[in-house]
Amino acid sequence: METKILKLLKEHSDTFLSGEDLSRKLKVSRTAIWKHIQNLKELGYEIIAQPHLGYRLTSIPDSLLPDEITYKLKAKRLASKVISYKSTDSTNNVAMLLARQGSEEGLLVISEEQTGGRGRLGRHWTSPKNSNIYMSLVLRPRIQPAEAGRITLMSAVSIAHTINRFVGLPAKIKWPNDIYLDRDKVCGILTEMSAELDRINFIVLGIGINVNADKHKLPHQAASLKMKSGRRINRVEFLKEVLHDLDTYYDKIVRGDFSRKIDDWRNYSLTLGKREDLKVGRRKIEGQAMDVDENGALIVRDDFGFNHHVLSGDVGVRQ
Ligand code: BT5
Repeated sequence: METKILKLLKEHSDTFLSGEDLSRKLKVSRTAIWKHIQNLKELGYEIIAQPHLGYRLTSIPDSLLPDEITYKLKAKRLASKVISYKSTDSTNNVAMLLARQGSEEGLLVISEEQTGGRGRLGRHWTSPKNSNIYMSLVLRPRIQPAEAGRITLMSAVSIAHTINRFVGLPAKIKWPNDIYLDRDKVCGILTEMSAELDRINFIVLGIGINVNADKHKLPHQAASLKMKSGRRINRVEFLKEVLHDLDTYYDKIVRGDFSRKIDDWRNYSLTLGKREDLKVGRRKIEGQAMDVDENGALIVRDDFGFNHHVLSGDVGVRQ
């Protein structure tokens, strides 16, 4: 009901909407309307109530609320359902659990804070509250498990693209999952998968973006978009752009069209053409990063001229 009231208030935000009108349109009592308005106020919406005139929405909270994220969101598959938390251990943990229980494709889990945010290989993701984006999407693509690297790659491109276009900053991708502005990391991606030999059950795509956090809340060599741009970013609008872009490219991947995304990746890549030290498990590969292949694997040419296709690993930062 709150969603419906909000929609009407937004459509009439330049005027007052009477309790009577709302109750007639939504077929509930005026007392019920009043109660829902109180709930919205508790979420941080500023709504003026004037006797004889009614209600008017004057300000929307800077919170990642499902109603705000989905309002006029342009996405076919993603964010079909949104679950938001004020705090949770890790949105990837929640999404993995729900995916195992059969949640539908597109489910978005988002939180204002993470108490146990995870990076890859058991590393920690610093997740201060009410300023950044911590989100996980449940995906069920009909692609081969070996092709899952495409998902990480397209996500990195989508986020880099949105930072360039929406914030106006030259974000770059360090293969496979980091977004950098200059020498500072602003975003990390954690792709986790449940699969059989030839079939993906589900993928949880976890994304952490430092949007408005201040320097002292972040680790060394990390920055937020606010720190780099000098202005506060509207998180909901930014997130909607990311979701729209992700959705467009995810749709292409599902339909088997991945090649254009590789071109975009080349444009944003910090890794390409550089000499890299790659750690793949215990193995170390040294060489020149030549390209990525159709599975999202990095092609590294070693000093003997052999090409290695590396699906995951850590690239040493040599900028
Ligand atoms: C990543 O791992 O970069 C993946 C991070 C994914 C986080 C999202 S948030 C939503 C979802 N739920 C989760 O629990 N996780 C995902 P990796 O490449 O392993 O990088 C981890 C390293 O990045 C750490 O060891 C730190 O050096 C650095 N780091 C930690 N927190 C950071 C932050 N907020 N900003 C920039 N760098 C950070």
